[in-house]
Amino acid sequence: MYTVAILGASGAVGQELIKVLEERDFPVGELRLLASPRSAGRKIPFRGQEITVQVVCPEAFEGVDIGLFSAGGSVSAEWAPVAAKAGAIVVDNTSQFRMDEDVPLIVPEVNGDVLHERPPRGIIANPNCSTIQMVHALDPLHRRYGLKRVVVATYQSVSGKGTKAMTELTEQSRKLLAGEKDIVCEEFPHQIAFNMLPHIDKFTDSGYTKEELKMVNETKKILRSDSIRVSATCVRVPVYRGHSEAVNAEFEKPVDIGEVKRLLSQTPNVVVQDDPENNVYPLATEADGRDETFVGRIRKDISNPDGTGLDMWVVSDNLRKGAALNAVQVAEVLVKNKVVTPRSAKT
Ligand code: NAP
Ligand code: 3JM
Repeated sequence: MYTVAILGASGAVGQELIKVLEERDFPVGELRLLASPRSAGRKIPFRGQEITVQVVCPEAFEGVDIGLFSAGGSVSAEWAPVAAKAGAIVVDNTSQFRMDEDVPLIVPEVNGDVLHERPPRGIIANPNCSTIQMVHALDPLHRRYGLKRVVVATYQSVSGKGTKAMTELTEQSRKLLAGEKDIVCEEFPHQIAFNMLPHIDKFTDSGYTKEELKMVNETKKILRSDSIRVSATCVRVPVYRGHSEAVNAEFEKPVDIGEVKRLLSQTPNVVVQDDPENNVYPLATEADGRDETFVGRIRKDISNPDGTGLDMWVVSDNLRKGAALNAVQVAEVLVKNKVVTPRSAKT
């Protein structure tokens, strides 16, 4: 059994990590829940017991086999090296290390095969939520047709920005429906209720946001091809859970829609929902709480005369496949491949 530490345990991703570990019966011997002094002392249930949240400190990583981190980039920058030095392997949910050459960036269904030994720095990165679901759907098509270019627009839920952002959507919606005027915007730069914001993470000099550039760079690294060109527009929408994406992809070879649907249906944890006549297509409301990546509205791009273009709609639960589930799947690969072995005899 493994000693597991969750850093950011009181957050939206942390809470989901606890749920996923329990649901998947991950071989946890001891679970340590870590956060800041703000939530230290809080008790969180795990497998019928209450675990008290502790303030992160160096001693908290003693004897830890696996660290699951989701407390923001600067917190990971400070504590991932500490945990790794103490002997743990860290699966980090932040963007802090993703593009570092000596840090594997993993979606298990796509490139989990590279995890056969302890990575040099003891750190593995979980990709951005929007990247994970997009590459999950694109990978089987890339393998068959050779991906050249992707243009994507995302419709990202507020839970991607944490628990406070979810409360902000509720509060704004409640006030607006009650005709109250004093709308408070703290988590987002503008009102998010009944609105859409083409702004996620910070703007860069290129005109793209950092969130958009994550999709550009992470896609190339995970699909192991620097020549794939990606352009993204990331939009925050007033949805609690589940990111949706309009993906336009261009390949080396012409695509066959029947074959595309077959390839996607055969991909582990991808579900094709594509029956427009019966109004069947992926929906964030239906993806909520589910593990799979849902793909629909699959069609040839009519603007592409040589038949090498494809459009599709990709939806997944950003807190599950987009974060906690993917991290636990990575941990499962580490266990299966004996990259991590329990240091404590505790069962
Ligand atoms: P959240 O709901 O705001 O939770 C933040 C968590 O981090 C809380 O547990 C908080 O503890 C903890 N924390 C904050 N500052 C800390 C510090 N200085 N020391 C120790 N713990 C600290 O945010 P979230 O949505 O769970 O996201 C957390 C992070 O995960 C994000 O910042 C992002 O980097 C990453 N993330 C990744 C993905 C992905 O796609 N891979 C998706 C979403 C988020 P307190 O309760 O004590 O404040
Ligand atoms: C998703 O460091 C921070 O403030 C966290 C910002 C953040 C990130 C990130 O860049 O790690 C919020 C939500 C992500 C992410 O997954 O990239």
